Amino acid sequence: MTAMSENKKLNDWINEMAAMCQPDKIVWIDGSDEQRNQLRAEAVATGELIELNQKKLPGCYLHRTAQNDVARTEHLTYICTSKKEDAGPTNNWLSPPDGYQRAAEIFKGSMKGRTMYVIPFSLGPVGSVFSKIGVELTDSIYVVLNMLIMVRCGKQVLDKLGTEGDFTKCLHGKAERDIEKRLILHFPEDNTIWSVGSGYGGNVLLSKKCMALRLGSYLARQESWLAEHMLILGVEHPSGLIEYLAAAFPSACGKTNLAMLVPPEGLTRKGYRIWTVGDDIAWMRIDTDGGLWAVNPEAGFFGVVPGTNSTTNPNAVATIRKNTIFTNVVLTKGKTVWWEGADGDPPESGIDWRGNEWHPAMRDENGKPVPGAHPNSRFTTPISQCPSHTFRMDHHHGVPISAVIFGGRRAHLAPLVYQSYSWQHGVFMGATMASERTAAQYGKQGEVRRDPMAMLPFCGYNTADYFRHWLQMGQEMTRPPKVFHVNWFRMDETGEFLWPGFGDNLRVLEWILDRCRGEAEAVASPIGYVPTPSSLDLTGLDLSGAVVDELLRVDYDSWFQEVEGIKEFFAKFGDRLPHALEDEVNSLHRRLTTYQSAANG
Ligand code: GTP
Ligand code: SPV
Ligand code: MN
Repeated sequence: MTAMSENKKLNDWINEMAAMCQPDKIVWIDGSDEQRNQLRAEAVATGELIELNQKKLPGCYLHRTAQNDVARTEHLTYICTSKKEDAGPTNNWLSPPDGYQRAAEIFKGSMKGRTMYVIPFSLGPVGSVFSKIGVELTDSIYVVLNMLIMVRCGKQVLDKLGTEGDFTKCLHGKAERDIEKRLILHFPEDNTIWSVGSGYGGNVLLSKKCMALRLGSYLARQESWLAEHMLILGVEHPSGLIEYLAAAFPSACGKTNLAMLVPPEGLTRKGYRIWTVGDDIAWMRIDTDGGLWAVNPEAGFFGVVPGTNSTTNPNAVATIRKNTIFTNVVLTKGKTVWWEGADGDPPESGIDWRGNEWHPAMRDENGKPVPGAHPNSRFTTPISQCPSHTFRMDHHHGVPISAVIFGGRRAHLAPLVYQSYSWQHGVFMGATMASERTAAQYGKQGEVRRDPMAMLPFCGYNTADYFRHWLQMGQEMTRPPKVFHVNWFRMDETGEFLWPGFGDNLRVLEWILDRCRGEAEAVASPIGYVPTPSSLDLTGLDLSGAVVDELLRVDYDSWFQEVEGIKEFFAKFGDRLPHALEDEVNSLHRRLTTYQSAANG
């Protein structure tokens, strides 16, 4: 190979990894269109990608993963720190020597007959104070083509790295893609990630969950900033004022959809315009104004496909018409793609995500429809193609955040929206978030699990220390964002969602921003400020008063139970849990008792 960089540390590391993996050749990714086209052609020739109808879907391709490789595998994901306590009770842990040794056994010789690609990338605008450089080595063209969409890649990054610059070392190998020989390892003390044995999204696009969140959160604590699993969006008022929100929802709980929201008809008279800054990850720093400013470190969306249509997410539909890689969806006869919840009727037949003949009337042994697309099928597409994308994405100083929002899927407990009493109470709200498990990860679907700040699978260090860091950040800000909790997923007794969701979520964002300016009404409740029914603009919505009351209801008995669940969760962290959070759970309990006895007269 001819090295594209004169950075000795980089070249030495590449040589060392190549000696272990033994690729036939090494190819540097320069970010050029020519190279991208060449790689696409090669991937089509080997069958790794299927070229879609280029008239209807220019620049679009389909990829199918192995059937046992369709979501992040959290049980094979480890934080490797010298001390086990530093990984904490919510992470899997291996010692660094043990981690390296186990993975090396799988990596050894695994790239024989293959090419190792070198992908230099920047998380954040190249050269911004927010930004970090990483280099991913991989033997997968699919990974390269995805990375070219997901992050800023290529020569400009190497120029910035220079001869002395430091970078995160990311090594990925497909190996045999055997789930028994799969490991996703993070070595925060060495600024290193090793992932082997998978070909799926979050396991292999190492810039994303591995670097931007797991190593990112570790660095963020050391350097006094925040790396979060959050979307970022701007709401522009007709006056030109733009206010930004950052929201943390667990995987497959609505970040991408909210980030690209289109105002509902009932609110169009108000002339809002929505700007998408990011759909999955926010890196946030305190600026000289004492407020919190955010950048999206990524440049693409890796979004959930099923359910995406012109009603739920018209901006996504417009975004994925070109230059998009689809993973694990249905291939139609006309070489287009289809998925459950797509626009229009299903095709008469097609090839499903497994590569088998499929038609919509197919039923499994229990008589249930056989889905053609995997529930966690994804699109990879450039943010710049999104009709609501903003040029402010590239601003080196980021955008100012007025409100931080936490949320999850809670069929019963959490009201539509409520506001914390303080930053500390807001940290408590985030720390005690819970959600029903979705198809984005292996495990029992629908089970409620605690997912603090939507970071349970992504916090690169002890989560108790992470809570402490959040509390500390509050101390350092003179103008902290206000903190809210939302739940779009409350259900009635028949299992129907009570809230229409999607575009109508703007009604809730409007209330949140009005609250930030001290302009909307609310009532105090044991869990925080809840909207008065009339403080939400529900123009054009056909919701009965009873449904609105139910959406906003705080059920004391259920919350008493929740307090017990929270205490159990907090007990995991032992002495390491910040006292402030213990104080908060006790305060919640006290408020519940007070309000309940007042209600009982
Ligand atoms: P990750 O990419 O895994 O981090 O997911 P995400 O948080 O970006 O979730 P996404 O926006 O892709 O939504 C996941 C699923 O939730 C999709 O099936 C959506 O159709 C559905 N969804 C999103 N927003 C809403 C909503 O407001 N109401 C309801 N009922 N469903 C929603
Ligand atoms: C998530 O699961 O939160 C995702 C998809 O955004 S993945 O990149 O696989 O993590
Ligand atoms: Mn995500």
